[in-house]
Amino acid sequence: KNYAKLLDSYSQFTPSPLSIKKFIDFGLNACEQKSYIFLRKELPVRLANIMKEIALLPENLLRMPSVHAVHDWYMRSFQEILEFEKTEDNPSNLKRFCDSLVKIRNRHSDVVETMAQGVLELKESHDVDHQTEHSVQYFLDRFYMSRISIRMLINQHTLLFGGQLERAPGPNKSKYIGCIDPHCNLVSVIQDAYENARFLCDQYYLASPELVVEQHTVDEPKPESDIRIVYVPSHLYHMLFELFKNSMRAVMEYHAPRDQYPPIKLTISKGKEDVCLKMSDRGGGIPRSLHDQLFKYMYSTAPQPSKSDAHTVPLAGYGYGLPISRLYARYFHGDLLIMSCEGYGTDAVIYLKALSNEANELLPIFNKTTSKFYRTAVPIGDWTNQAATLNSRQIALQC
Ligand code: W6P
Repeated sequence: KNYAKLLDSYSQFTPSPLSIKKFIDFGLNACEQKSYIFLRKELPVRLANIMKEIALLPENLLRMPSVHAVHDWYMRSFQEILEFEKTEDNPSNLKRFCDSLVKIRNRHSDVVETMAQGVLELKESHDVDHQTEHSVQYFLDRFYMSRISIRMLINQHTLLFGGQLERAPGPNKSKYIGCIDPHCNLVSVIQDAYENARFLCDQYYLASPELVVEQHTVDEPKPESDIRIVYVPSHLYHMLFELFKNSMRAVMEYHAPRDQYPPIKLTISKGKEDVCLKMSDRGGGIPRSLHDQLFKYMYSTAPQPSKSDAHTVPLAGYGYGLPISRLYARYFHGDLLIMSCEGYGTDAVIYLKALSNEANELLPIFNKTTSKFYRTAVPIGDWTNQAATLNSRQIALQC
């Protein structure tokens, strides 16, 4: 097969975004043949779209061995799925397809760490200019978003049809539809993420801040019942666990001298359109000039502590935790924002869509204009800039 040509042709299709509602409807009428026919086209389309973009990366980065490795994984997975082009949807092929998806998921399990390694290799071997940094940021946001979406598709298919968990009728029957919980209890996920972050915090600081949760909803007031939404609990857990670690560290470091720790507060609200989860810590905040940096991959890429001393720096970060958490929020058209008041504390807000039919996948698409973002220079500012002003003042003073 001429894979270069196939890559070209698949990359010209636009990925088809699904809403959470569509995932649910699909899961309820679970039809393996339909899923098979959809995925054997959609997966290569999503793979090809992002592979075309890998090719546009700055040459310095493309030459890094880790980036090569990742590219090879993508190529192999693309080829494997194309084996099912125009095959009959008989039970044996359906089974082989499922097995392939599991194999592909495992092959790509370390992609985030490996790309981070590639970025590190670049930083160590080259002076990274503004343009490169901008391209890397743009690419990684799109690349990791693509990965989240591909894993979502693979997880849905393998969970619904892979027969890992017996979908036996009876009291133990899972209410999940693939990895979606149609009645996801926000407080339960919050508690879970809190307990696990707290465990790390206790280990390192020998204490941890308490958690206070408050719920507000426009739905008919049912005082006893927790707010529930249709969502992917693992995605929400990922975001909350990351935010809790950051907040806990800030609170512990800021209040260490007094040995008294103000609680972390979670305010949950459910409106007609949005669900908001606001995490407020009193960890002293961070300067506004650092807000943007929190989401930058190149800024946060530092050599990771080795696996062996991982337990000594449990709350180390920020790593890729925040930018990737924001991608999880944005994946279904939500968002993640940080607002900090230096000298007091930080608010992190997760926005989610309240309606499952509005929670559409947000996917990068490759087209003729995409390459422009990699080639054209970052626009130079047309506002006076602080650094330049300081410089000219310093120059004036020196004269
Ligand atoms: C801080 C810094 C930060 C980042 C993200 C979430 C919470 C917090 N708290 O002090």
